[in-house]
Amino acid sequence: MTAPISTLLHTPVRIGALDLKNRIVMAPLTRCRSDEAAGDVPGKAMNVEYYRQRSTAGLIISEGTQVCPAGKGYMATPGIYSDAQVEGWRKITDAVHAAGSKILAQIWHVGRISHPDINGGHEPIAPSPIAPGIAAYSANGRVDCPVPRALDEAGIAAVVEEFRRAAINARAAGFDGVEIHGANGYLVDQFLRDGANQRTDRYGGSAENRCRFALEVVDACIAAIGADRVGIRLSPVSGVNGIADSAPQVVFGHLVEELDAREIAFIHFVEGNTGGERNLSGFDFAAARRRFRGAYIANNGYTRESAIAAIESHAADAVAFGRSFIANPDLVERLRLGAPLATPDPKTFYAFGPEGYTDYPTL
Ligand code: 8OZ
Repeated sequence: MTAPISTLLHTPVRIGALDLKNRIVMAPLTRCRSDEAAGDVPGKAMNVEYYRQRSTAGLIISEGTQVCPAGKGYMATPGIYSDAQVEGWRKITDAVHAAGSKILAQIWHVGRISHPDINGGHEPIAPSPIAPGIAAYSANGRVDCPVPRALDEAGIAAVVEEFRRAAINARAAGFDGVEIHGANGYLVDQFLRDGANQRTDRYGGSAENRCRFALEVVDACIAAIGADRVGIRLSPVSGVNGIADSAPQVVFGHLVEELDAREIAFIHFVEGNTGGERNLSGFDFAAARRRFRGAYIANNGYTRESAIAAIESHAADAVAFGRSFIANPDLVERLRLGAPLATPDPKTFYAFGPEGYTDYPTL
């Protein structure tokens, strides 16, 4: 253990409308522990306890939260479209606020990364009828994600409206704002990247056209709750969930300029392959940092040392930690002390019960 030193990681920062007590962000983490039988409702006692335990973070970003039933791709993930879900989330946001932290809802539509056996019988939707070539996990085991139905313009408008409702519901549930899930091969990312979007209308082709859906979602959220409470997560070079693009710099470079013009609160960048190696080639993250006037939240494989370096060099305003927060509810204190970090057990990442969820000890 190194001696505790005060670093910029533990200093306050303002991101949009939010005053954060430190620059340590809990990344969105799918944990599959909502009440599925009740209608994908969060707010069980263990859900409240899980988030409360981690409220020393300056900012918590919730697990991916579907904006509608068809937007669900994994078992027991929560939604934010029903009254019961809003009430459930309220228990969690109250606990987090009582502990002095802030919390955003990560609002999510999985698009083609789903199956009717998981999402209540809906045909998965996407920009183009291209299967992702991956399996989803249903109650009956692995199922291949089918060829999705391509959205028509009315269908696109309906999904944008679902995101708008989700942002309104997020505020009603006590969230401080939203993070639009634009990363990791889900619906927004499917529109952005040409491996999944081969449309010939105004939502496909040029970078401008492929950014249109993402920006319509952003604009709908801004109209609903204000730009200073809206952020987006992007993973320009990640290949998870069967996603790919022939020229990420072109499409994501354009998107960053458009997001800057809208003055949203932050962009949360997954640097490299999500949950994997930090190979940044294909997109100039430092240039995006310079081009975007809102906050830059950095993510993917950060250690105490690299996080401190990112803040001190102004490469980022805050750093999001995912897996480390699973096994270290007191991650903020451990990072302050330079204490060793516990290792999370992947077997309980999506295991439905309290084991591997609320039972990781503090120092
Ligand atoms: C891991 C397992 C299930 C979902 C993502 C929402 O990749 C996820 C996710 C990650 O963004």
